[in-house]
Amino acid sequence: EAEVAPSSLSYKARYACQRASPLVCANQSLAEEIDILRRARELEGEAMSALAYERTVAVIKAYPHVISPSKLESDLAKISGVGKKVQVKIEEYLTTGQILEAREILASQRFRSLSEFNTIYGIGPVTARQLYDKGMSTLEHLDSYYDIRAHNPVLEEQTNPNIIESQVKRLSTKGIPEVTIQVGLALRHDLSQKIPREEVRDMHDFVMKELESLQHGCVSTIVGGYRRGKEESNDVDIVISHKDWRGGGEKIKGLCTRLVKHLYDKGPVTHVMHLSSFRPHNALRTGHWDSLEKALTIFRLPQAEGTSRIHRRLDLIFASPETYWTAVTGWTGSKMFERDLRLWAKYEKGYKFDSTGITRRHDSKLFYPKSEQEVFEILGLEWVDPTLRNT
Ligand code: DGT
Ligand code: MG
Repeated sequence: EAEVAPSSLSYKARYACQRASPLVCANQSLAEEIDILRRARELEGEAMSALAYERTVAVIKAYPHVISPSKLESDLAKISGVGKKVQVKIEEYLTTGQILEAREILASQRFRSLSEFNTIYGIGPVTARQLYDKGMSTLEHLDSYYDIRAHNPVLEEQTNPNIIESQVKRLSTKGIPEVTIQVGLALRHDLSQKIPREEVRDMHDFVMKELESLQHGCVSTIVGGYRRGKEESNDVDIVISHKDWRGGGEKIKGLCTRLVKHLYDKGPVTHVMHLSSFRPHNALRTGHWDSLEKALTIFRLPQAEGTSRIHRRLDLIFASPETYWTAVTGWTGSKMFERDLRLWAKYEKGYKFDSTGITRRHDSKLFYPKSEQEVFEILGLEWVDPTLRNT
């Protein structure tokens, strides 16, 4: 892969979207140790504390030099936004090789259970805590609570038509949480396996070939962690639009549902966890509100000779041509990069940015970038290569 050209991005910049954050950073093991503290806060619902640790990790990820105990003070002084409390933790790590609190967290039953529950599709921190507080601590406990018999093929066969029918009929339904968790539990052995890059591309190519048979001329970008260069992904995220700048929006309308139904009837989509149209922030002014659709599905590539395919998570996002590049930017991540992109736009530039568009606040002017570079230009940001957005 091509070497990313060094840029004028500074690690001292305040917003994550102004910094270069590689997949593996100079202080990777320190970042990972602190991330344990962040994970614990997140699982416990301590949002402010989790965010503080997340910002610390983000700042470390962009710092290009190895932080050494001997010049800790001068190193830390160069990094913005690391508070005193966290500094003490960093110092502890540099002098002892670990953070005691992180070790204690990893050893605790509560953290282990909440972490494990949270790996299940459909179980977020809140549900994980509720289940643990009901006395459950293993996935087997959840199986009996949700009435799952390991790898229950019936669940797969029987829930599908109901899910897809209700979802297709009522486009704005939020999905059925109980059923999502049941499917997540039943398929956990498949869904917990990471997806190599080659299979991500195979899934993308398969989907786009099927889509071409429904609508000629669609364009797509694989986004998410894959685009940031991750070797293995937890799911596949694809943003789709149409090449025609004029009239493309009409061709995209309703296409998400048609594609999902088509893939479901044909077999590769085995479950539809969520299917919705969503209203972009400029909906009232453009009437484009139904030109953005999203489907969260479970997908299995058709079996090739002698191979066994497993279930994967596949997210499809349809955007009108005008919002394609903001959607690509908004879905590439990382989450921290996206959060700071929105904050930067709002507080430093007076724009509203999200994956459905860019609006200038003072006169409500809408922008329709024709490339991702243009998204950055409009927002007054230096270009950050996707592989440097691993904040
Ligand atoms: P992974 O775990 O290997 O799939 O890693 P990522 O970074 O691909 O994580 P993922 O798939 O959860 O999300 C990809 C990016 O898309 C993430 O950085 C933020 C964005 N994203 C996720 N869900 C939503 C959503 O509902 N709306 C919008 N606008 N963006 C989302
Ligand atoms: Mg992803």
